[in-house]
Amino acid sequence: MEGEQLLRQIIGEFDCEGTVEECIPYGEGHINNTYRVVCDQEGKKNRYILQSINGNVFKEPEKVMENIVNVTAWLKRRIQENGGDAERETLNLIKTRGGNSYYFDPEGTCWRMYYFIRDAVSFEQVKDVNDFYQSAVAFGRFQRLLADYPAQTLHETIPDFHNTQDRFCKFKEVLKKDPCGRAADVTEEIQFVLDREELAGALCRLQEKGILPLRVTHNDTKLNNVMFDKENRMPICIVDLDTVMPGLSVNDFGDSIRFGASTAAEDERDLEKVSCDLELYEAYVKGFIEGCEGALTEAELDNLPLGAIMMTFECGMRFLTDHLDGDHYFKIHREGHNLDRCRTQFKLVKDMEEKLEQMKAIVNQYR
Ligand code: ADP
Ligand code: GN1
Ligand code: MG
Repeated sequence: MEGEQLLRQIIGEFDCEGTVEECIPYGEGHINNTYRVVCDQEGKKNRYILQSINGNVFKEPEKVMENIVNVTAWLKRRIQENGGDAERETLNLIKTRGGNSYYFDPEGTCWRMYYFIRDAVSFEQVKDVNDFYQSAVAFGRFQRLLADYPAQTLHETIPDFHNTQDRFCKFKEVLKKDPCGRAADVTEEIQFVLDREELAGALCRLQEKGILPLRVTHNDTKLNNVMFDKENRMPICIVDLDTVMPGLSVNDFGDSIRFGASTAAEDERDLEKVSCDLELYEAYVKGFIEGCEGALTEAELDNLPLGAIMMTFECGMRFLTDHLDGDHYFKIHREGHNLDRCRTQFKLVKDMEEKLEQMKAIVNQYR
């Protein structure tokens, strides 16, 4: 079966209401395939999000789904206790007609369906500093809502996901093999990584020593994983829950800064345009500390700026690894896309390293 016919068959497996009218690719995620589905039910338009889970990235999609079923049920309870609207403030899965929360197609790809969060938008880049501040409050609050979640029951959906030291080792392995013969063209970027071996292990060491606590974190806190209300621009819901696992709060903070406090897109080719905007950084610091409602320890607060550098360095290193490896992990839309992405990240790392003292002073202003 091809394309649209296959999609219609898959949609038919789920308990959605009405006749399928539209199924179009949706969003800008680098990992999963996302579609917006519209079904017509006697004139009423029912909207859904259909996603295939990337089996190359998530080797055990059943475990991803078990986490999501449990985490969304937990969030739903918490939202209801707080008088919120659980239909809108967390993801809601649509079951299959057989009563499962996911469906494996004949090729072994795992599919899931969510209610579409209506009248909401996500942003690829910050347009208004207040949106960024609000996203920080939302990610901080998300962590608070999951603070007493039984972490031992969560599957590690991608082992060592933010183990930057391990990422460094994997980078060196791919570099050694150089399977596509691309290393010779990117010696500057390679050197940038090799010069930072010490940095790569910095947060891992603090975690091992027990200085930084393990918490239930989101682990992919990109701005486009927050849905905002179209009208009042308040954050409604955190999406992309595939990587909710035990992790470090400073990494959740850092990944948001990496993406949202940059003055340019993640794949901008003109590096002159790329820097870390300290006004945006400050707005996020303020919002995240508020959203965490006093739960961050002194050591966590001390290490927020390092989290920003680490997540940016790690992401750049992951893009470079994937470029050297032949682009098997992140979706690319042009030749050299991962290399372009890597370069923006390394430009940001350099800029943040220069601004580190200012970044620390900003945290001290709000702690
Ligand atoms: P990926 O893992 O590939 O990043 P996401 O789960 O983040 O995929 O989905 C991609 C985009 O689709 C998000 O950035 C968001 O804009 C949109 N999206 C995801 N889930 C929903 C939903 N339930 N309702 C409306 N939009 C959604
Ligand atoms: C991926 O799925 P998406 O686009 O939200 C990646 C993140 C990276 C990000 C870089 C599961 O996030 O870790 O930081 O791309 N997600 C996974 O933009 O690897
Ligand atoms: Mg996403």
